Formats: sequence, C-alpha cells, structure tokens
Amino acid sequence: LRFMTAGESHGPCLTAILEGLPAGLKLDLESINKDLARRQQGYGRGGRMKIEKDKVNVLSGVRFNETIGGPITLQVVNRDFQNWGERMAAFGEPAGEKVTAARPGHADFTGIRKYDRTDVRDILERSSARETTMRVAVGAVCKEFLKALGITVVSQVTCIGGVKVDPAKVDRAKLGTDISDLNCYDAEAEAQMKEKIKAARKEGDTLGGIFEVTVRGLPAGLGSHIQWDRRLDGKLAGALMSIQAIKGVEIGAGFDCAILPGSQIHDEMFLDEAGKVYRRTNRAGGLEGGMTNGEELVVKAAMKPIPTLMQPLHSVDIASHEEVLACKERSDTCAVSAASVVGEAMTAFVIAQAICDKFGSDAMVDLKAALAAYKARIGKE
Ligand code: EPS
Repeated sequence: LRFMTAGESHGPCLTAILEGLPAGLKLDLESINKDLARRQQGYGRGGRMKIEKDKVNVLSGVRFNETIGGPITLQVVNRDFQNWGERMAAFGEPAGEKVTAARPGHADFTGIRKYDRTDVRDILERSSARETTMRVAVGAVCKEFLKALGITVVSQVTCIGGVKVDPAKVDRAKLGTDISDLNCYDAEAEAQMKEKIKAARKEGDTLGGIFEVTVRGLPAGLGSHIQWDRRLDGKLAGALMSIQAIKGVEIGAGFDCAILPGSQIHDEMFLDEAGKVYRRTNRAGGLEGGMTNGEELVVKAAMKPIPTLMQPLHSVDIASHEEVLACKERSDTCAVSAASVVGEAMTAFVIAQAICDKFGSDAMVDLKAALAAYKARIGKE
C-alpha cells in the first residue's frame, strides 16, 4: 500500500493517489468528507478555513460504492484558487510580488537555495500544511478499510501551549466522539487552551502542542522484529514525524521509559480465569519488538508553533541580503487539533499497509479469511 500527494496550497486543486487496497471494500463519500471537515475545524485556525469547504472527488479506483483494486485518485479543489489564478498560473508572465523575507522555522530559506528559486512562494506553496488535506482523505479511506476489519483509529489533543489535560479526567471511551472544538476530552483544560490561543493571537504569536492517537481492535503481530525496516514502531514514528511541524514522537510511555526503572515500565502478564494472557498496564503503547502485541496502540506527537507570526521574527531578505522582519502571510495561531486528525490519517495508513503486507491485498474476501484464520491460530478472539 502506498500513496503520493500533489498540489500547491493556492493552486487549482490537491490530489492523492492511493494504490494497493483490496477490491471489494465498501466506501462512501461522506466518511471521507467528514474527516476533511474535522481537519478544518479547531479554535485558532486562520482566515483560509473560512474560504475552503473541503470536499473530495473520487476520480478512479471506485465503482458503484466499492473499490475495484485500481489506484484510487482523490481530489480536493482549492476554492481560494479563484483569488490566486494569476499568481499561481502554470504558464504565462510572472504576476504578483515575490516573497523574499524567509520565515525562521519554515522551509523557506533552505528551500530557495536547494531548488534554485528566487521567490519563497515556490517553496511555501508546497511545504504548506494545506497538503495534509490529502493525507486526511487517504487516511479516511484507510480508516474505512480498518473499520471493515473491526479496527478503529481515534485521537485527542493532550497539550496546547503548555496547558496539559489531566489524563484522569479523560473518559477514553469517548475518544472519537468529536465532543469538543479542540479535540480535547478534558473540558477544563480545553477552556484554558482556548484562553492561551486567544492571548497568543492578540500578541501575533503562535502555539504548538501534543496529540495522541489510539488504535483499537488490532491483531497482535503486525510489523516484525526480523529486520529494522519492518519494525512497526519505526514506520509509525516516520509517518508521524513526516507531518508538517512535528518535532517529536513517543510510543506508549515514550521518553518516560528513559527515567523509570524496568519494574515500572514493562507491562507484566497475567492469566485470567479462562487461561488467557492479559496485562494491567500498557506502557509499551501496544508495541513490543517492533510488533503490535494486541493491546491498544498509543502514539503521541509534538507539534512546534506555526512559523508564520503576525509579530514577525528577525530574519534576512534573500534578494537584498539585508536584515529584515520575516514575511507575514495570513496563517493560523494554532493548528494542533487539525494535526491530530492528520495524525489519525498517517497512523491509519501505516496500520492498513501492515495489514495488506501480512494478509494479502487483492480482494477483501480473501484478506478477511486470512485474518480470521490467523486470529484463530494465535488464539485472540
Ligand atoms: C499555511 C498557511 C495558511 C493555513 C494553511 C497552512 O494558509 P493561507 O496561507 O492560505 O492562509 O491556513 O493551512 C491550510 C490551508 C489547511 O488547509 O490546513 C502554511 O503556510 O503552512
């Protein structure tokens, strides 16, 4: 299973091609559009989200509500292109002012030198997190695939600008029910997060945070200890780190594993009355030896504050070679809740890929039979 995305933030449209899903998977447009809308929501988003109403067009790979095995082409039209047609034209005379003041923390400065461009717009149009629209569309299809196998992917925001949720107040059974503006399940913390965002916006500043993705219903044994590039934790970390602005990933207890002794980290095993193995803790986050172990999979990602500040940082103009203030583009104050939806998508893709690798991916009926036989053999469910 693989996918690619294409498209610029203010170009005519964004596209993704997802290849390798089995034929015979039932799909509906609404489940994809629902996730696209979830990604657009969230307190702290900027003016662009008032323009866009992301809806997917499915251009190949699906016929009469079912996948047919071919590459699935997904497209989302950028409404804002109406305002950018001349400045983003594929051919013709250049139009619009060049952007030359690079933003610290953005791809701008290295991008223009690496790709030999003179307008930072040539870089920022593609490095923009607008691209994550297509990751979410792809992820929504992967989530439907996983749902058909009894696997669900949910997320929550656990920290924004230093305000942390109290895990004791989070009803984990409610994760995925979309009860809040910030995808946060501790109402008190969420109210404080909103205040922080409001204050940051007033000061022309931006905020980062942390989100957590949980996957339920996984079979044990996805991924492998056999080779470095088959370890599922490595693939998940890579996929999450590839999301714009992510600077850290933790699996289970993550960095706390470096502090606590083994007796407080490893999840002891017990036998229940029926003779089944169970655990009382899940500090491993559902992964041991690079493989799922049948527990909930729990991964976290840390997002840095968005580099476009309305109170710009000190920088250098690449055309005049003078010290200036960084450029100001319309942007978001905080997009951690949007990133949490992207995190679900990337996680869903990696899990879907591991399932296709292990159980074959020509036809849903064969895949389901292989999964059922495997589960019967290893004795879970
Ligand atoms: C982004 C800048 C803003 C964000 C954008 C990411 O867009 P614009 O420059 O059009 O105001 O809104 O995010 C999205 C468009 C999106 O769909 O998430 C950036 O520079 O990364």
